[in-house]
Amino acid sequence: MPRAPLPRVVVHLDMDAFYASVEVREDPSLRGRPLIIGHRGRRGVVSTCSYEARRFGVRSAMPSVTAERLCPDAVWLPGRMSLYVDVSRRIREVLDGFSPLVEPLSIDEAFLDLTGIAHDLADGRRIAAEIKREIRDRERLTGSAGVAPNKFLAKVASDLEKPDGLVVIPLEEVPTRLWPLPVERLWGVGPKTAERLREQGLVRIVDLVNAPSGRLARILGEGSAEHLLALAQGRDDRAVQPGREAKSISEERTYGEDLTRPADIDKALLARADGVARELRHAGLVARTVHLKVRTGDFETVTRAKTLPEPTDLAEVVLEAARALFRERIALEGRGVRLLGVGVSGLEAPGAGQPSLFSDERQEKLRALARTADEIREKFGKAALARARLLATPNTTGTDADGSEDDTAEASSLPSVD
Ligand code: TTP
Ligand code: MG
Repeated sequence: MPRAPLPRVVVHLDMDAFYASVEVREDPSLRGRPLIIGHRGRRGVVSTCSYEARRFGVRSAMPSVTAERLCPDAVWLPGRMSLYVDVSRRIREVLDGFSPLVEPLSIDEAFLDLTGIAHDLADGRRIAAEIKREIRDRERLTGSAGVAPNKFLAKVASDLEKPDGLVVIPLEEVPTRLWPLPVERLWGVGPKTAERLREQGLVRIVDLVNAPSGRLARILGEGSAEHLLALAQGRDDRAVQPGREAKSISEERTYGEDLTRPADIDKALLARADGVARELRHAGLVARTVHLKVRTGDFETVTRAKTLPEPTDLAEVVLEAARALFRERIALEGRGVRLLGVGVSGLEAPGAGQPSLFSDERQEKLRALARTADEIREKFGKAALARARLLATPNTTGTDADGSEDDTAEASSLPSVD
């Protein structure tokens, strides 16, 4: 008799207070104290904070001034992206030891498909506990795991008992575990949709489940209604996609004083382009599209994008595109630059696309140079290399390039999926 196929078992893992926990690990005197990662002051935002700081109401993405008011005694650290990226890679290696199907979602979370490896959800729970233990032993960090028959429920589960949580949601427990949660927990319900639903008295997931048929479709349209109702029933058949890495990488920074001098703006473009290109090389990816984000002193935010003739992982190419976007498609009209961001999307493995028409010797040379620079930085720290010399341009002098800027780039300098 053919055996029944093994049930689907998906794990979602999300590290606890990730940047803050890494900093506590590096400096144990911080343990137990409210710790905030971010830049203090009028224009800063909170990247994340320790659970001790969360007790005071501090949260990710909160303006720093609010956080300072809520928790005046907190310790503040600016954050060290390259360290977090390294830790993230090592955690990824642990996950790769448990399943060939690992889908990273951001710097500190990933899905694992354990179908065929775990016999059932209980076995999935055992394996998830082992994963957590191995990360704790190797990295001295905790994460929270969710185990479920699909991605959506696994992700909901991992969040239920943070920090250091481990929650299984079998389909039978959807009514008790999922239905009491607010509608925002459903994928696809952003603040706007949530507001529309709330106006109709639909606040919790259970309200959607109990709504008379047709009512949701009238509010949201038939497609969305169907999609949300499936999730609300705990149904989701999306596959864990191992090939899928971050869809975009970006870095942005808000400046204490608006940038007005062209040389300063160019220096900022250079720093962001370099950071993004470095992260691309770190991830072993090339990008097709370059994005520029500018917020002016009077709070107008514009984003512009440009597709490259061929994908790249070189700072020079990203910088050139960002400069062109800035020059040709941003009208400052006398205003200063308050925030500046450079990003890339259309990420792929090198050589995945069309064979290059443009690959010339210069590109190869630049790439070899960049690789050497990455290695030197990795070995000796970033101070060993003046970035400006690597990226010398008419607008940028070698002497004042600020090699320390990249590690203080802000919250959104994450490999992110959108
Ligand atoms: P999260 O997993 O959202 O947050 P967290 O790991 O700090 O805390 P939790 O225990 O609730 O999971 O994000 C992972 C990291 O990404 C976080 O440590 C810092 C960074 N991040 C930002 O820089 N800005 C943000 O707005 C968010 C949400 C995260
Ligand atoms: Mg996390």
